[in-house]
Amino acid sequence: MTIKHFRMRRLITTMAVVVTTLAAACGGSTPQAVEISVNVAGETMNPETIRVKQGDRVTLKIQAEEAGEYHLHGYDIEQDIDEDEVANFYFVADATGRFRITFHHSEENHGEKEEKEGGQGHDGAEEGEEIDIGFLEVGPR
Ligand SMILES: [Cu+2]
Repeated sequence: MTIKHFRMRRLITTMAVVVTTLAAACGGSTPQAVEISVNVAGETMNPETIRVKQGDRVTLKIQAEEAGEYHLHGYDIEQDIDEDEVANFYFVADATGRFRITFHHSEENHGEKEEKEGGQGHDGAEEGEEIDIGFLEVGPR
């Protein structure tokens, strides 16, 4: 390799670094892989609101104190999580908006629930009560 070639190469490398740095500084419009740890204590998530950007490939690593079914509305991901287990909720955040994350008591409790007066609206009324524990917010990119 000649000196000239070497210089040219170094220049190209430098330019590539500058371009990459600029792209990162400009508020990155490239979708990212995001991993977020979520703790559920009692009836509240920590963090209570998860914020991501449209297009992100999101993995929520959910750890729960209480066993039961956890449900991300909108993206409709539902999973039984055992006590102190970490469950992965993976999705591509293609829809923007604010989505509820809820907790449903586990199967065993379903027989005990009382019949409530004329449950208007909610389709899943027979499936027992649903408790809001937090939200997912997907912002536009
Ligand atoms: Cu639900």
